[in-house]
Amino acid sequence: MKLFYSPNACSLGIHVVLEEIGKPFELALSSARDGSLYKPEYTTMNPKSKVPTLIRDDGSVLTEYPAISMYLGRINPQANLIPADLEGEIRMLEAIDYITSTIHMQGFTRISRPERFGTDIEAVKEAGREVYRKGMKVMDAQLDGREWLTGPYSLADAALLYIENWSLRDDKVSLPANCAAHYARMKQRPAVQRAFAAEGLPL
Ligand SMILES: N[C@@H](CCC(=O)N[C@@H](CS)C(=O)NCC(=O)O)C(=O)O
Repeated sequence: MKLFYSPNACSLGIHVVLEEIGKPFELALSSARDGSLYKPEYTTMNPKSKVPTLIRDDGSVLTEYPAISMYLGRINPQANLIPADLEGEIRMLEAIDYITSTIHMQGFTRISRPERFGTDIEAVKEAGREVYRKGMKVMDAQLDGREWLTGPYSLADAALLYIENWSLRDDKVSLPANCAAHYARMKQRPAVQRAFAAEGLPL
């Protein structure tokens, strides 16, 4: 198994999932910053030019946080990263979809790559911040009185972690209280500490 990642990107969530599972895996750095995501060596493998990309043991390529994390969780039931009951599983999927498709793609991408959404860069960024703030408010309400996002610790918590970590990248967004507590709790997990250390991120 090989994970193509970029430090502090959404691939951090998959990196944490792999660390939670605890089986050996390889890491391959491929970042947007140095342009390697757009070079043929990468695009022949993943034409989306995105991380995360997972190369499975049979050599096949898997992309997208929801698909990669479900695959890893399903083939490693001993890691208990997917709730066993239907209600638990669909609540987890509901949270992952909101984090990856709304908070990340519609929100934070506007902050990190405003030029892709329009020419008024500040207006685009502010629109992204509104989505991010609203999204984190929804996550905060869901965390109220709970340790983990949808009940037991799951793939959804690793997704929430990467989006929480991004609050440090823009000084005009911050984490509401329950998200801040969840973020602190995540950083106490040995798997998260190992992933942060490997990516060179401050804890
Ligand atoms: N929907 C994808 C999003 C992947 C994504 O947007 N990754 C970003 C890093 S966080 C990326 O590779 N961006 C490079 C680019 O868009 O050029 C997922 O959930 O895995």
